[in-house]
Amino acid sequence: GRPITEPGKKAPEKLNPEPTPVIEEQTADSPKPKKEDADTYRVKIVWRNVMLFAYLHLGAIYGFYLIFTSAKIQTSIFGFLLYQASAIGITAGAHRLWSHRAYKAKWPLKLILIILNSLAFQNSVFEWARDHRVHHKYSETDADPHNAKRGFFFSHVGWLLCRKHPDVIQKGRCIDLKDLDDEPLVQFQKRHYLKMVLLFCFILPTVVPVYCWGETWGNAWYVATLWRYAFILNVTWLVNSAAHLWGQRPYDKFINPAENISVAILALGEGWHNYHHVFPWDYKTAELGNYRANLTTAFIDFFAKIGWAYDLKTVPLSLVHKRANRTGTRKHSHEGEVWGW
Ligand code: ST9
Ligand code: ZN
Ligand code: ZN
Repeated sequence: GRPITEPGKKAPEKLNPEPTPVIEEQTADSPKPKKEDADTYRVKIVWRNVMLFAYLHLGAIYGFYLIFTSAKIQTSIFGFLLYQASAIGITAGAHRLWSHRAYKAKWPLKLILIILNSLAFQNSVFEWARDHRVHHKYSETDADPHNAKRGFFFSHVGWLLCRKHPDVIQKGRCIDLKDLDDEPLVQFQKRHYLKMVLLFCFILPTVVPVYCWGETWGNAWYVATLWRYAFILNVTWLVNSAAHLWGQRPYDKFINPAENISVAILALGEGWHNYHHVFPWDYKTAELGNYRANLTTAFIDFFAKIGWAYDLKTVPLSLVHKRANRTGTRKHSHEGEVWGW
């Protein structure tokens, strides 16, 4: 594989607007801190998770087979729409709004997002944002929950199958989460998480096909619930695995996150990952202002039009080009130049 950072070159300073107190910054090539915990760290597999994810994926494969054999077309369309809706709960909700504060939202939009987020079942917004802020601040070190240096499998799903590295918890303690403590809806979801997930991710998606268009319980469960849930999970995980490995690096060639169009399409705009790690506060998570493989931006823009989303943060093109010229893989001299992919 390619090296994480070029030997001898220090990773350039990351632009990080999050309100995180500065503590010892650890770059990929700085020496490992000597800590008792970290030194005695051994991977501890959590077998409960291994079994649950094995059941989920076997069920999803069976659901995929049912799509072509016995499921009603409405059930498959319903499953697809739930995938897109739950993706929005992650991209526009947990990611751009609550992890990065890239825009502000009025409560009706927050309510929609918290419901869609519960449909996605990727841990509560609080836990998701905590891990994600740690991921940005300590990218590809032991403190990164899904450290891509540990390989495709670990960054994809392996990190959810074992106990966290002690550095994740230790460094994570210094991440500022006060804004999330102050949000009633985020706190409500955290308190009632299991019930919300049962209702929105499992019960409703199974009951609706049965009662609304006479689907069988089996088809509803395996297609609209297990297949749909496994699919959205894997799409999300691809941002951590594939988009940290493969693609172009026009903004910063010294970091692993890359511009990956396949992931961008599947993940509603979250595959432009080189840009996102360089400018994490941009609500578009991409340079290009149009909706190229970025349904989430269209979603936020729509709600900005009706006033439910506001204070959308973005990055001036001149700054993007300045940074790309300094650390990226291509030279850019004039504004409006369109990248070559
Ligand atoms: C799932 C999540 O799938 C997927 C997230 C993907 C993230 C993607 C991000 C990048 C993409 C960005 C673009 C978005 C793309 C979207 C595309 C959409 C189409 N800081 O965790 P515990 C402390 S979930 C500070 O249990 P263990 C804390 O005190 C799937 N402190 O650690 C905590 O206690 P509490 C469904 C931290 O025991 C305590 O440690 N869910 C931090 O090592 C224990 O925490 C599952 O399958 C931190 N970062 O267990 C569940 N972390 O919470 C999976 C921890 O009370 N999770 N602490 O405050 C687990 O079972 C466990 O977390 C574990 C680790 C076994 C993995
Ligand atoms: Zn990343
Ligand atoms: Zn992010």
